[in-house]
Amino acid sequence: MKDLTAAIPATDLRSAVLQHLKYSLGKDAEHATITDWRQALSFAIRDRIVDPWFASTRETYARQGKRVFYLSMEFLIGRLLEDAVVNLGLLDEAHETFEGFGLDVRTVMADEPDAALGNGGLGRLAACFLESMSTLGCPAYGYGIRYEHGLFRQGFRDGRQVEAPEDWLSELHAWEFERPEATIPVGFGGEVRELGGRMVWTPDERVIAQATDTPIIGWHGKWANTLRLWSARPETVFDLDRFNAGDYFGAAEAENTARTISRVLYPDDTTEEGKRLRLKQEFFFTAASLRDILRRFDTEYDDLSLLPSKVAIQLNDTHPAIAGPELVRLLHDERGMDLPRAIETARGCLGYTNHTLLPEALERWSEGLMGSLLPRHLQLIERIDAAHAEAHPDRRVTMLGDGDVHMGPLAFSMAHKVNGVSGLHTELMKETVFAELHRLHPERIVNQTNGVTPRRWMVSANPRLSALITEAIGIGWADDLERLAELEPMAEDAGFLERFDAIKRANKVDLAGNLAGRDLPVDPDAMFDVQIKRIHEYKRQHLNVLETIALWQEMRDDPTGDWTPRVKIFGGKAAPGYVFAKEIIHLINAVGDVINADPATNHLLRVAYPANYNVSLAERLIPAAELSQQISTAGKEASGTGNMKFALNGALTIGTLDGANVEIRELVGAENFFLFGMTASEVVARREMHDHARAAIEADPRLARALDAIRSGTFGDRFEAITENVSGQDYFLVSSDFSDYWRASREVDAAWRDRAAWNRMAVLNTARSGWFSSDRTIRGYMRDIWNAEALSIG
Ligand code: TH1
Repeated sequence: MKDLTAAIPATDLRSAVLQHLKYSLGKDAEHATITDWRQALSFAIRDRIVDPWFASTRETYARQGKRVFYLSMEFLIGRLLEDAVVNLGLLDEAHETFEGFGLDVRTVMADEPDAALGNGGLGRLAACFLESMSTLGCPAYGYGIRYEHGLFRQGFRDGRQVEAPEDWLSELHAWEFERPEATIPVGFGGEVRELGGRMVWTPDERVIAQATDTPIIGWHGKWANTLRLWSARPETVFDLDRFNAGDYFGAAEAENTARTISRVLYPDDTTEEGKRLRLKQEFFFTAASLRDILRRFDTEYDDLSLLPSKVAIQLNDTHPAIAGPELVRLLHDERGMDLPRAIETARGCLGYTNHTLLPEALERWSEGLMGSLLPRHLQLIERIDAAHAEAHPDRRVTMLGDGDVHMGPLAFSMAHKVNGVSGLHTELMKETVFAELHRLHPERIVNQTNGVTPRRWMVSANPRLSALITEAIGIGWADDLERLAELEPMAEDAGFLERFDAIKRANKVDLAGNLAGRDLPVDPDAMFDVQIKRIHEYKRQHLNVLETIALWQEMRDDPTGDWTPRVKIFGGKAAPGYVFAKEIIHLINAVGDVINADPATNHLLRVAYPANYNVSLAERLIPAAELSQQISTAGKEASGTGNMKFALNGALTIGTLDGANVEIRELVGAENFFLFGMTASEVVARREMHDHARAAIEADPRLARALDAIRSGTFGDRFEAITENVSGQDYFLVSSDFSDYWRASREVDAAWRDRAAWNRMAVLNTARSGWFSSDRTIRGYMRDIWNAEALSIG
């Protein structure tokens, strides 16, 4: 049938909102709440996305080009409404429309709860990538899990983290299109038998993967891709016989078991807990996605050898690495391709991104668990391993060892390209975790330094700065971010610097208002010094706290001294089971309580730690930040992406030579970056030194005094776990890096007081950070890994 829907006339935004308010939500304007208005606007905006979305799909089919499938356990999307409004260029119209209703559209958009289907950088990167793929017109699908509960909500009780379940689906989620017709069975367990020369896997547990689609619209509304998230459902809804027999709980058992798979996001960031449910989640969404990919392929082609030229599947870390054996199983067991060809074909489709070198985050599953949950996959992994061993008789690695399946080496051997996420990280990958595989496959590892989408992190989060940039260099920079370089000459223009400064100041005032509402009063005349990221020993929030204590002590020694006033802002969650990280949270809050209450210094130094740091809080904090804390132990942070967002928004970085900091410093210039600390190789050497922490403490009376204050109970609790760690084994070299961190921090103080010089450095940070657009990153993946072409619809 001809597409009758193609000719539906567009309505103006005002009528569309009012119609949805009345006919979709059943509310009249008089009794509508902010949430009703927001839902009505969401529906009206969603309507505007559907046509470009359909057009993108049509174009993708017509061109028969290569498609990208991005498999990720996490998509940390945050709010969608403002992104869509901004990308469709409807912000002004929406603003006027809501003014007409007597409402501020920004308040309405801020009512949207965050979709927090991710932990941190890895999940947020996936969200930036989706937006960039749409902006570039790269035909792509994101595949993941539709967790009923995303990352937990963080609260503080007596300064300690408490967790509450997150509940983003408790209200209607306007962005999704349910696809009840798109259901795929996924099996677990059971047995493998030979039948007529073929291996047949008969699972003894089956669940149904059900799809929900969210369109992701790119800049200027020119292209939209699909994020397809899977929910787990039981095969049979309800056991009526058991119910009728009076067994009410038992009747719902199958349903519960199935739904548990997509119930909740694992709240671990760069730590891995070997849990059976986690492996089930991983296989569940990977298997459903691969079947979906093959189903789509089958509608267009009938020659499986074309697969690698039509399908690029990117594995976001090893979480979907079971895709290797599963794709081999589909090709070999189910479609009869011989095993070597099946392995080769699968490898031609698969790419693997590594995001961390931390040993505790490298996934391993015991062969026992793998064999009981995925018996056929374990056999195939053995075959894949054997084939690799045969091809490389001198190899010293294996994907199977110590009774475990090692997912990193498995992903490596099943991918045609393996990438790291910053220059330093990629080099360290070659030297450490994948040294042996790199020797055998020297062409396979490539680098793709991470990036962030400027539409979310500049245009939408920092409208004031974006307007100034547009005024200075014209439109067109948001999807051609290296054009920010045209700002460089303005760094010498006093008038421009003043306006840049005024914008930062206005953003600080906004943030101060927000923090005041959380009972965290701060003075916008002080330097806003921000460390926001997951709480982790390697990220060293405790180094920042020790410096804060030492600074406070010196201020108390000389309260009338010529100090640079600072607000130390922290944000971040700790994995619920990570005891040490939770101690760090408690320490930050305890130190904050004492310092903030000290009348001798609290006009000079304050600590603010708003609870429940998430994407939308980041969108407020980053535009207001002047100093960006990127102080991880060198060699530990694979990349970092917050560091890029800060630099783009004109904050200066105090940081180590770790992850993408290295590249930020190269681009913005060493003189516009506050460097401190040991390098990755110095870190390795220092750990060999006997009693390095003790030596560092003895050599630095400030550090010794700060630690003594903690130990003596100045902050209530004595935090033995932290003081003993930092003065004992100190694996993350907090003590050894302290003196240099203090030195760099005082250089920051001095630099900040020369407003013109500081603003000049800030402008240069913005002007020289355009390379960190995720558009550049995605172009790199398309060129070096996917061999995919950008399309367009006009
Ligand atoms: C992060 C890395 O720690 C960070 O440096 C990087 O910028 C980011 O990924 C994006 O590349 C990681 N997050 C996770 C989360 C899990 C497991 C491993 C990593 S690495 C669950």
